[in-house]
Amino acid sequence: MGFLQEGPQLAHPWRSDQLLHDLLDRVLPAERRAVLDADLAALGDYAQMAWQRASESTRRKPILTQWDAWGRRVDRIELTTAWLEGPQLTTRHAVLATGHAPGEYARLEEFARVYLYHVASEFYTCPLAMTDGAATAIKASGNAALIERALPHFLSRDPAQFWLSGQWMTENIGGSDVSHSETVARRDGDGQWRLHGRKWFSSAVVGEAALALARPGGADEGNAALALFYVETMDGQRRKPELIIDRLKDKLGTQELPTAEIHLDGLPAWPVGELAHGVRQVAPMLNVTRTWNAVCAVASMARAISLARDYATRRQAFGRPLIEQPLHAQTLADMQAEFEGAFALAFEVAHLLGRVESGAAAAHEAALLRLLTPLAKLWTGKLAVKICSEALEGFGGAGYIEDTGLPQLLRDAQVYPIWEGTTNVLSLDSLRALAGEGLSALRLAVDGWLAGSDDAAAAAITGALDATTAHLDRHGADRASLEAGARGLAFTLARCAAAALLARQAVWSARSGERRPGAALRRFVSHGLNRLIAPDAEDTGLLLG
Ligand code: MFK
Repeated sequence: MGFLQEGPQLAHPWRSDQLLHDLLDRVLPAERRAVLDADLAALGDYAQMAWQRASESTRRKPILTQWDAWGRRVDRIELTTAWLEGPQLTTRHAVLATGHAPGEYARLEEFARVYLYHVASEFYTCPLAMTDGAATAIKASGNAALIERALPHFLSRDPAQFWLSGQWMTENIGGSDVSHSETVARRDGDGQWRLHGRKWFSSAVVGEAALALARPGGADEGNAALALFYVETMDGQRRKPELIIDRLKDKLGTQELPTAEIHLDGLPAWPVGELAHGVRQVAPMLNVTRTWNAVCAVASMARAISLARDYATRRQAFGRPLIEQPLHAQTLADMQAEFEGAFALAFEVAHLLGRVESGAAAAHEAALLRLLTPLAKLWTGKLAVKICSEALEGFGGAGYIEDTGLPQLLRDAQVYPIWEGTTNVLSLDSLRALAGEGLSALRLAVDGWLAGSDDAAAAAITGALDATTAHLDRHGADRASLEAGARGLAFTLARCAAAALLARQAVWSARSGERRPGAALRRFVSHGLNRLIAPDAEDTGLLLG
């Protein structure tokens, strides 16, 4: 046998992750670390085992059986291995329970777990995110009966008690604009609300509960008249007959995730709050699931870079390992710097969420969280695709071959910019946040993060933020112009926030002589912060012929 190339080895996702260690060392009091470290080590072990296991198996998709041999409707879904392991593993490591524990670190400690578990989970993290979001929205509703009914299950540390919850918003008519939703809620003779309609993307159809938007019968058109309902899907071991699974989706990626089209034929439901303004009521859920999206996007980047870096030490070309080739090393360093910015922003959102929820936040931090959540989601989503694509290229032709496990990283990454609100929808959402105190809150926070930092980086960040202020002054009064420039604005703000967070970490690390975070900051800033575009209606018109 001639030459055989050695494949990449996955370094231990927790033990080898200097970034996560630095973050937790900087933020968390030492006494909180013992339990957390044990969970993170175990989830890192699981991730390594799952990567190895995936290389030995080809089973990727769940299977839906709709009818049994005798013609009974059964709608049974056979799940993939990681999905079967999900309830045990995540309750044992208290992934969701941690996030709802008291104190400002709860969310940070939750998302550290999510980050290490996500890629190995085969997107079991998707319904987990929904369940977390549902718990958050139900808490925010103040509906005592529902809190008592659902939260002990959603946040359980016992797999036998644990329930997953879905989020049923999207319909045939659209996902971003829910105002034309056709699902109707009607009261039966016993006063029980029942849902009738079709949901077009249901990612947690194997769950035990869901939050669903529906229009109470007789209510007006438009989104203000939509109400938010809580439903349960199971009758003991059996799925309720009023919930029918039409088919599983055939998707580009996230193939282990049984995303379904369903219809509701009188499924019993309970209003979460008032019988209107359902979008407002579901917003706490959206903001939590968008944080999951950001952290999971960062986890995919971490995985792609870890494998690409390892491979670069094993693969020889033109007489030396790739890692010693100047251009290859540059390319990897560029990826690493962008990833570190994204990591810093996603985890800042996680920590802020915990600070705001626990009442530990400073006055400006609620507005800061409201702005940074869509920014983190939209920027990390796009970046994950770019980084995963670049990582595959780092393997040459091998990166394009299915059974290396590498193409799946890219296919899966393409979901981050799409679900939970596309890049454009999230850019427009960031305008909602900017219409409030968002920008002044960000500037205040950035001033704090830049304390003691490198002058050149601080000047670049301040300069880009001044440019966004000038952009808003120029275009703020013209809605069409503001919307046309919203993506550039959002990317600029996300990059400024990320750079300032890298600066804060660099100052902290420099105290113990660690210079790498300073290098990440310089390289990140060298890629440019300003992504503003001056909207030009005439140029946009080129699409119209
Ligand atoms: C592994 C990673 C984990 C992630 C799992 C992902 C699973 C994916 C499955 C899915 O994709 S589920 C479907 C996700 N769908 C979306 O995210 C919907 C995308 N569309 C939007 O986000 C729209 O912006 C939205 C439907 C929320 C609202 O559009 P509208 O109809 O134009 O809303 P409007 O009238 O501006 O806002 C209604 C209210 O909600 C307003 O409050 P008020 O009634 O008090 O005025 C808004 O301020 C409020 N609101 C909207 N977005 C908000 C918000 N409040 C707080 N935070 C937000 N993000």
